[in-house]
Amino acid sequence: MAVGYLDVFPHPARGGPEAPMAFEGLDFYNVDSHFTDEERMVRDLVRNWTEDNVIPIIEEHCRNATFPMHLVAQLGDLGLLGMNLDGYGCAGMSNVAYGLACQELERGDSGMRSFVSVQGSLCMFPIWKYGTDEQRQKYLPDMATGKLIGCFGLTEPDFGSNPGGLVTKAVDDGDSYVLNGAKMWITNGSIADLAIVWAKLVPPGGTLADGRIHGFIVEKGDAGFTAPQMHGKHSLRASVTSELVFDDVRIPKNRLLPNVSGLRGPFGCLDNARYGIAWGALGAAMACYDSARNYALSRIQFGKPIAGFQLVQNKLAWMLREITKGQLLALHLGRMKDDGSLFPEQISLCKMNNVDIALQIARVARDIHGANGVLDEYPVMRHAANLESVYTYEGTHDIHNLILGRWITGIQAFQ
Ligand code: TGC
Ligand code: FAD
Repeated sequence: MAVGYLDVFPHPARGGPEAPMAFEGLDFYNVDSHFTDEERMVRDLVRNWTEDNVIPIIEEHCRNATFPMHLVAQLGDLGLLGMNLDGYGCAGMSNVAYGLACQELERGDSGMRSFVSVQGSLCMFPIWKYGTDEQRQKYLPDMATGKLIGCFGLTEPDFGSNPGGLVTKAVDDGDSYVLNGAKMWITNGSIADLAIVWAKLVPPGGTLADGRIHGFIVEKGDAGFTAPQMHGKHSLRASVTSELVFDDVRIPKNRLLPNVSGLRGPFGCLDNARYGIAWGALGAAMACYDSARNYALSRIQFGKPIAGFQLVQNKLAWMLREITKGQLLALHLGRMKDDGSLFPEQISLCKMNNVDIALQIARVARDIHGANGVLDEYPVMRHAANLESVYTYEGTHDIHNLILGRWITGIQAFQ
């Protein structure tokens, strides 16, 4: 038999119908060669852990709308909680390593990456960055192991894209602050031991309009604080989403985050979490690409694998192209974050691009699976549904468009 192109370059990604079906990760441009040994080790560790511990159980959790709580301590043991922070029991890894961990977790499910994003970037980070040393000592070591779970309350029923208008209010009352208001759509809310709550601190005798945004640490068990779980989500079903309700909650003064005020506080946290999402979305996209490729190679129609039809190859080639571009964006973004040269609009571009392409890839992958694509035997519909939330949270796609529009023109078009 003549030696063909596929024999000369026998990379599995170019294999025929007998190609290995196990997940190998997509790396068309050998991005791998730009990672350090430590980053590769983290990536492989989290990839294998996800393969063994998340993928076998996640459809069941999605069906039942439950979060796999038993995995929290393992995330801590793996060093993934607050992993890019230094000290206080945190792993102190590079931002690229953090990104790779997000990628591998989200290949399992966006809910796993969400848990880690919220714990590390949205709850541990503000304590680490804006808190006192006493607060850091009190919370961070136990949060790094998963013994304590955190959440982040910014969004309110009437203030989503426009958090500057938030109406949750803290009033100075001598030795404590009194908190009133409500948050909505809060990941981990009902399972959290503590919440970072962003509220307007009103000066004595002042009104809400005089208030400036501050971060407060609210603990589970604080009188007047409840966190009812939200139900009925078609997306991120294996993740807990909650309201936070504050009814005259007294917060001791040593639970104010003293080192920041104004929107730059929550936005500083969001910079980290949006960065992680930019990588995470690639994991969901890779899972969908992998499933679509395997399915196309094995599904026979009109006497041959559907992978042999030009239209299907066009879809797979487009996925390969977009994932490869997304990987290069994420890697460069991570290196800039590690060397301190990154500015927030650069994160917006990567978050919106990588989530957008991941969502489109999930939809096209569903199409390639035909009717089977709507079954939970395949991961594609779950990823597509999850990515609808990822497209909206941490700044909607269009809010990131407007952030870039402001950077380009100098004119804000939010209002
Ligand atoms: P604006 O006037 O632009 O800024 C107000 C102050 O904030 C500073 N700032 C930033 N600082 C750090 N990083 C950034 N990215 C920052 N962006 C702005 C800015 O310098 C200013 O500081 P100062 O000291 O001069 O006052 O604010 P704006 O009110 O015009 O807002 C603009 C807009 C629309 C971009 C912003 O509101 C926005 O990003 N909206 C989206 C809201 C959002 O992302 N919410 C996320 C909620 S948390 C979540 O979704 C978690 S999901 C978790 C999961 O499950 O994974
Ligand atoms: P809106 O702001 O009402 O936007 C609705 C639509 O209007 C969008 O298409 C938006 O792009 C568009 N729009 C709004 N303003 C403009 C404008 N100026 N110009 C053009 N278009 C505009 N929040 C937290 O604080 N903590 C969490 O842990 C958290 N977890 C979440 C988990 C899930 C599963 C989900 C779905 C959301 C979560 N959120 C969380 C909330 C999330 O951040 C908000 O949903 C998001 O910021 C958008 O706000 P909104 O839903 O109120 O939409």
